Amino acid sequence: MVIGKCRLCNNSIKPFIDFGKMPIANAFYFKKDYNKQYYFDMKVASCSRCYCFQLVNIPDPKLMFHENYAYFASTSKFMQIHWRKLSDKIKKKFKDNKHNTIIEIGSNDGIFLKNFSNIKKWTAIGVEPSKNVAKFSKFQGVKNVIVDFFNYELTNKIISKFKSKADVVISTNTMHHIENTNSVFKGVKNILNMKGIFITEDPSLFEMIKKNTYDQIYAEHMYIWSAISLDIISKKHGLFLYDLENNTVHGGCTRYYFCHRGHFKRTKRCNNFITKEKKLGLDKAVTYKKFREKIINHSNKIYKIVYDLSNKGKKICGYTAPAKSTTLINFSRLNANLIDKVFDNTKAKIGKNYPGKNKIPVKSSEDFRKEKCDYVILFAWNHKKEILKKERSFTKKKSIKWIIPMPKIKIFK
Ligand code: DWN
Ligand code: SAH
Repeated sequence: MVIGKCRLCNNSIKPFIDFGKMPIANAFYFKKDYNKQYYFDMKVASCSRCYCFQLVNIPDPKLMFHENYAYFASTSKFMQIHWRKLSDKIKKKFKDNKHNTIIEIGSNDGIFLKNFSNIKKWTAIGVEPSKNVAKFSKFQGVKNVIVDFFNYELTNKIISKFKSKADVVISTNTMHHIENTNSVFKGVKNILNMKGIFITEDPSLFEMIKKNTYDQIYAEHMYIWSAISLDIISKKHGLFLYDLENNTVHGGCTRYYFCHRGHFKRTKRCNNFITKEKKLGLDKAVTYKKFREKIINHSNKIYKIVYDLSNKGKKICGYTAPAKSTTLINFSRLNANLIDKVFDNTKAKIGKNYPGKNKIPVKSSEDFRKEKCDYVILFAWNHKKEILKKERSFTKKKSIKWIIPMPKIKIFK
């Protein structure tokens, strides 16, 4: 049964899993707006021709990226260090040029571009449609922020306004948020200087399939990229994937490097990783059939653990309310009867409820130590190191146990 068309190559696709009706992952809401929530059928498919892993239906981007966007990247000190290190690497690579222009697609609150502000030889331009986070980046010294959705048409406006093309285009954790990937690559081809490089960094499909970290699948993440799928789409637009490197942020990301076709030769490690992706079967339907079973098993397991603890009268809370946990909570049928509340440090989430029918309230992390819970689920498990460094001495003293839900469910003091 064919259900849709691949957004990148128009091939017929059919979903390998249906998560059912899901809300927008970052659409935390005030109690009075419970019945106004938006739901969509979250079905996932992998295209048999261009290997693009994608949501079959997606909400209108204007419903997801707007003046109340709930994700401020700068909430994580570790991520600030991560992006500063990348900016140092880029500055070093282009240090001999008299002047450079860098454009960031999805500049959010300026966490990355702030490393280029007040440096004469760098012109930094952010493209960010979510107005509230875009405004915040001005406080971080990022002067040029275009509050808009990046696409091919916008690149011509940027070229005429700034009278220059880009030496670097960068997009971190954003390429999977943009439906029209063809327009992004066409735009980068148009705006990138001949010796320029396009860097993207996104959750890695390889890691997600290997570790079963399906919580990365949610409305904003309309794709989960692989080197094999990005190789195909970049080539269609005269760009070339010449290098990549893997890291552990956000549960496992890949940083991809593109240039104009013919400018660089492909590195060995890039070829090796593409071979590894094929060996894992990212280009085979059977891989996603097995992935579906692993997702269902995991979500039943986490439900049973939480249900049994709650049934024994244990008080369970959550720590961090990341977008990714919206899928985990709603698909695993976790709700306010099982999880008393979740603590988070993002003002845009505090005092609201989790998206969906679970009715779990979000409170300020500052109240975490006043609360006496028996177990605490770390939903932003990708920040485990940073968060345990902050909270573990307290939880040990109070015999509060941590539940780490992903990749493998772990419970410890
Ligand atoms: O792709 C995306 C990634 C880059 O960021 C976006 N679609 C949205 C967002 O996803 P996420 O919400 O899953 O991101 P994180 O970084 O895994 O989680 C951030 C959440 O954790 C925020 O709500 C803040 C919270 N947090 C906290 O309360 N205390 C985070 C840290 C580090 C803390 O100490
Ligand atoms: N780059 C940051 C933020 C990633 S969150 C980081 O790595 O943490 C994804 C960001 O992409 C959000 O700020 C969202 O508003 C932005 N975004 C969504 N669609 C976009 C588009 N078409 N063009 C540019 N940015 C977009």
